[in-house]
Amino acid sequence: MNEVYISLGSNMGDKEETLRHAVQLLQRHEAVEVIKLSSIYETDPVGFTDQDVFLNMVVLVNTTLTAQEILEVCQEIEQELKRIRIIRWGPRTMDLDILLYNHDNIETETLIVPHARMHERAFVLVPLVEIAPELKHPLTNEALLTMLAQVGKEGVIQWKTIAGVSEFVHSES
Ligand code: PH2
Ligand code: MG
Ligand code: MG
Repeated sequence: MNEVYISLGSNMGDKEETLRHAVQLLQRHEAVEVIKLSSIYETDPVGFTDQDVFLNMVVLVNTTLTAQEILEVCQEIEQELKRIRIIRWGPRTMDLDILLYNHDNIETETLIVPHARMHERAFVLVPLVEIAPELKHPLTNEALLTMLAQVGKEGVIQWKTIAGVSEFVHSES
């Protein structure tokens, strides 16, 4: 079984509902089981800053899929949730990024894991460390907690805690 950490972000439309829908679609996949959810964080936009705040979270899934296959699942979910991307790093309804796939280092034309910018992004590190404080970065072997201490938590606010996977995917808000 493979352990995969996936970052979810939304900054258009009903952001919480879109996050919930994305987690539902992951869970509904026969080869994917959602194991852990971080809290939902409200985060200042990074990169292209003249856009609405994001809601971000990180999930841990167990899957028999390869990294390439889980990437395709993520892209299908983005499509299903009608991701619109006009500007690089600009507004999107739903973005799913593979952060970690086991402790693997993967570099293909379509996929780089660990995610190339995860170590510099508080909106990724804060929720990731919340659910996996023991993890080390596969490339540098540095503790994610240490990386987070360097980056800081500025612009990332815990917005809503989640009781559990089933509560989250089934509840309406
Ligand atoms: N995603 C980006 C660029 N900037 N900023 C925040 N706060 N959250 C994101 O998910 C995000 C971003 C590119 O995918
Ligand atoms: Mg992204
Ligand atoms: Mg992406």
